[in-house]
Amino acid sequence: MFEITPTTRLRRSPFFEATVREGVKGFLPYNQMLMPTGYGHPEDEYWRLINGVAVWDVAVERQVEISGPDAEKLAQILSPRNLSKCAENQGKYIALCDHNGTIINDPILLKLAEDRYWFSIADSNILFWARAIASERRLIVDVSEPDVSPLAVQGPKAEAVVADIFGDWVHDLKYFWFREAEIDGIPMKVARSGWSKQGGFELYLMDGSRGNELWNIVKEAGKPYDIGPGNPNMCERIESGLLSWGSDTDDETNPFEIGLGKYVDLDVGDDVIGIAKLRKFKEDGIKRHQLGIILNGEEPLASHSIWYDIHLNGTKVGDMTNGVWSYRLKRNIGYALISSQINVGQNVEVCKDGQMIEASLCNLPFC
Ligand code: THG
Repeated sequence: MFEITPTTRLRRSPFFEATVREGVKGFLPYNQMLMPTGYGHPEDEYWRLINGVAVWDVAVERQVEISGPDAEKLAQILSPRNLSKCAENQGKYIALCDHNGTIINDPILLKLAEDRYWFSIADSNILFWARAIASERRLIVDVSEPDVSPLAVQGPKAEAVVADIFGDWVHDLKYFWFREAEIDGIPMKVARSGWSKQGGFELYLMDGSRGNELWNIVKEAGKPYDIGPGNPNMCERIESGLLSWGSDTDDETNPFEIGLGKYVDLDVGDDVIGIAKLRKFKEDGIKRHQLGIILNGEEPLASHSIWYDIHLNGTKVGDMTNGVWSYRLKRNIGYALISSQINVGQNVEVCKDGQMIEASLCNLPFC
């Protein structure tokens, strides 16, 4: 068993008790909260996501709410993706950059109203960032954290489970769009989204005192579909080419290097943070790019999120940022953040724990 000192420095999710009941085996710190990392059966948890349905506590994707007369303006200043066509009840994946054009978070933006937005953030403090920018630009907004905790239902059978709970309208929900809903008086927003490519939904619980109840409702509705507990899945997300900010990025990574250039609109206003640098990056071309990397050998290696050097002819040319044993490909795969002079099809070496492992580069996604 584990012991976690009760502290405001490492907040528990409203689903914490439920995950303990389900037999959670470990946690990671993320946004100063505890994120479950597994339930003891990694391969079963993976195949359940690929073939069935799983429920994940992702309350660590904390919300930063921006509201008030200048909310729309601030949201756009923070995001180099053009938001002018974002409708109410629509979400968008965005790359937040600093003044150097470095990516500092990759949230899902939810537009609740013309004057109210949530940034559903990855692991960095955007509350302080948004407040600082709002003050410096003299904007009239309120930046706060609402009582909101996402619970993900992921996998090919997720839609059936969520429709059984909420009704047929769920089938018509478009990707990243959401709708207000209630079940047994528990307030939430239901979005078609989630950090996997297997399809699914996120239930944004809007009353932290009712996490247990919501978990049980999902568990009960999922029984006919053999639902089980899971968590953001390293293997599936690498196979699918999804980014983990802070894990696949460093303090100098820009969106173009990691395949997020499609979410940067260079014609947004000059007041958007980092836009001058982003235009320059586009003009000059990037020095590094992100590719898939496949290690030679058919023995599963431990997954890692620490970086290993990639060599070509004895010289370091990049980093392997994450690696995992792929259950579908039966190979050790991962991401390379590597010199853009080196490309798909080339063979390189990964320096892993003092050992040189031959590897090849490929396009993403893997699956
Ligand atoms: N759920 C919620 N908030 C989050 C995450 C989440 N915030 C942080 C982090 N995860 C955001 N990261 C991603 C990364 C990729 C995707 C979703 C969240 C994603 N990308 C698709 C792709 O890249 O193919 C689709 C992008 C698109 O079509 O615009 O889904 O998990 N609440």
